[in-house]
Amino acid sequence: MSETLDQLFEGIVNGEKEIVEQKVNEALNSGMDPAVILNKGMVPAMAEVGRRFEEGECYVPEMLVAARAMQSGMALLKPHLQKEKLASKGKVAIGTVKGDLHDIGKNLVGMMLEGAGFEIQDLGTDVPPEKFVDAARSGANIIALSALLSTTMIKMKEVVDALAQADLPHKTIVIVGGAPVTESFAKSIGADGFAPDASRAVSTVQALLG
Ligand code: B1M
Repeated sequence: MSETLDQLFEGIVNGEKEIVEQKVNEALNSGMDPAVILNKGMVPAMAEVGRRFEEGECYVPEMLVAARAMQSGMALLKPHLQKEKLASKGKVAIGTVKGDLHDIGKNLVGMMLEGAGFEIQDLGTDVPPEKFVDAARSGANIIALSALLSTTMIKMKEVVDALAQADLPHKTIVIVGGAPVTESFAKSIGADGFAPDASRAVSTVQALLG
């Protein structure tokens, strides 16, 4: 890993927003691929924060400042991950399910899908099933559900069931993901697709749309 990426990693882990912004800009100005900055410097830093939390080496406030530093770096990367304006390939309503406040993974998935030409309606976090149904009624043909907690991933089934019962005027695809979610879980709740990360969320949605 380059020195800049090392410092970026440390900046996120320590929740130092200014350092993170400075290092993202430094990496971009040096011509580094934005996907490399994200996947080698930034995403592993959040995994390290998770490891420290699990080991009792840090607590919720530290996770929160690390998340804020990560989000400020992501905001700088966003325009570089979405270069040209493409014709809309479909409308995605994305959200983190009810009871769950984690939004970094969801935001990354939204950014990648937007970069691939999809229209994004971001419903935010802690989203009840009815809101996903409303979004589908208003024209979203792809519903993207994120969950980071083993206690909230079960809420995905409520969304799948609510959509099935809603008698929608068009076909709606449901894709699910997030750290505790697996392919077999996705199948068991009747979701159309699963992706383990943001770039595979794009290829999965594209494959599902044929
Ligand atoms: Co939370 N937290 N957290 N947390 N947090 C985890 C998830 C945890 C694994 C930490 C740990 O113990 N190691 C653990 C969950 C354990 C479990 O249930 N299995 C945990 C816990 C326990 C909690 C609280 C309960 C802590 C407490 O209060 N005692 C609490 C719950 C609050 C709530 O939601 N109701 C809590 C709170 C928080 C903060 C608010 C402080 C903060 C979130 C801030 C925010 O998001 N704005 C936070 C953070 C930062 C984390 C960790 C450290 C990092 C999450 C993250 O952003 N990762 C996390 C540990 C970890 O992940 N290792 C942890 C980076 C991100 C890029 O990855 O979101 O996995 P991820 O997204 C990936 C893939 O999963 C996938 O693509 C992305 C990568 O490309 N993906 C999809 C995600 N969504 C997808 C959707 C798709 C497809 C792919 O299709 C639609």
